[in-house]
Amino acid sequence: MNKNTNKNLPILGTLALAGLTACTGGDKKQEAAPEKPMNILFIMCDDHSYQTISAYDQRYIETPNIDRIANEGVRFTNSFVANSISGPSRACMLTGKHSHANGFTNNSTWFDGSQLTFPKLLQEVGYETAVVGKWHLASTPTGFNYWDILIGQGEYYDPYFIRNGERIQREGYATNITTDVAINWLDSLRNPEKPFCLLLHHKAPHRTWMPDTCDLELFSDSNFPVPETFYDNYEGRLAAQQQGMSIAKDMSIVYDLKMADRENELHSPYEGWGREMYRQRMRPDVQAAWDRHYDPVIADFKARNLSGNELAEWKFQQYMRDYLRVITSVDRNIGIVLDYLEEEGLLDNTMIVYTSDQGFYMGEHGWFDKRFMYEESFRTPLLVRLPGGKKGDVTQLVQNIDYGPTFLDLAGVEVPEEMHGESFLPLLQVKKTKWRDALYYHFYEYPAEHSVKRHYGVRDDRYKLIHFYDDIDAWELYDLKSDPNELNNLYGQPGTERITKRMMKKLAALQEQYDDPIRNNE
Ligand code: SGN
Ligand code: CA
Repeated sequence: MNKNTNKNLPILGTLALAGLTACTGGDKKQEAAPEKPMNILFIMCDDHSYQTISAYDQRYIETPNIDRIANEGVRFTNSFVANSISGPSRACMLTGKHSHANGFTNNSTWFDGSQLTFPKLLQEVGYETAVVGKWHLASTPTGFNYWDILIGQGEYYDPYFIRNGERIQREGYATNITTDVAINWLDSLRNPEKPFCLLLHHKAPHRTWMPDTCDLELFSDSNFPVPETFYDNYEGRLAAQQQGMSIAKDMSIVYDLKMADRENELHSPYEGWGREMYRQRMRPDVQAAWDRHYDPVIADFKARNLSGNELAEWKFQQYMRDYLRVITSVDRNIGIVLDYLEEEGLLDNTMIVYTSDQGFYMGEHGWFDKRFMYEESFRTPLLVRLPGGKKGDVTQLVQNIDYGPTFLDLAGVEVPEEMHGESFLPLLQVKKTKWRDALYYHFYEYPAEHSVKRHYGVRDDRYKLIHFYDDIDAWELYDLKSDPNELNNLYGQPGTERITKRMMKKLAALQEQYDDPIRNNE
């Protein structure tokens, strides 16, 4: 590693941020030399639930390295996405716009890379930009000096990357490799004279939650608390009754939980390629480690011969174990990146963001996956370490369309009028600012895997109104204060007329403001 790469970079004082420095006026000769803008490290994991980050929730796992970002910065307690699915979420982040305006409404779309994105605007003011890891936008990245991306969802073992147009395979585990590629770019490929913006986007912990071999034995003896809504019957919620993301019904024993036995006796409705799926891409040493771990688990599972709720809870436990093993590797790798920044003296002039492309169900409502505007998937973790910025919690309603505007604001670039998002930089400083009181959401991917109906909705700090449409016409209203688990749909119930009217008005106002062509015309 070239330890000298960044040694000549000026280390900024705590408040010496471009766009933040106060105008002091006075004699020009006495003004300080122009400061170098703050670097940006934008870390995002795929499908990382806030429930499995100990800065948010201590029930399941310790994530000391991810928590460090929160401890040395801020934890957003009301952070949400605009469309809870990978490609669309990424498009919202890059453009600062809701899906209908950036054109990438569902995962089978193609991102129009000719449109305005925040990396392009950062390049214009002298930033060197890079994206490493999951991209998932189908088209070739634009606005990046360096791109080294996984193909589609990417593979956990020996993944293929496309590096600036060249397809290459790298040996090893995706999370470790993605970290190495990112550090290599920081260390020896970028221009150290320029500020950088690096998008470090891990594929982990996306389905099918395949752990690194060194983490396979973790959590084997753990039993996790089953969420209180695990046995939800979806009463009063039509779209929830029709989804296909239930752990009991839709999670595959063979494909998701890796219970493909040598004897080929275990089967489940969706098997992928069964046992071969895991083996065909694994090197012999990895295959052997997997067999050492999973063979006894498979034997034990067969011997138990479970059914009904016992089977559902066994699946939940097994899902949690693999998912948390994958998170252990993510957290370890975040630690490696933070250590690197510290060793290189970059911690004091780099804004570090940790987030996910959406939330994820860890058994709540009996589910895995995401998509719904219900809290577990609408919310997403957001931790930000800004040198000189405030510490503690930020409670305002922020959304992933705000990231681009925030980075631009940090770099001293005026946020284009056409972006829907707003810079939350003032919320990271001890500054008073006017802030929005409600968020807009729109999910389009139906018909599709997991069968979540199309819907849009509005959420303020207490209420949520959702309209499921297309081949269904169902409204839902929740009081998140009295019903945080969203079990009691209040829509149409006597006594809720006033609040329904108020939320309808907010919904209409946001659909008007963002100019969504699909809207409620009631
Ligand atoms: C894949 C998964 C789905 C998941 C989507 C979207 N199936 O299709 O379970 O909902 O990705 O995820 S899999 O069998 O291929 O794993 S997203 O985060 O990329 O949007
Ligand atoms: Ca995702």
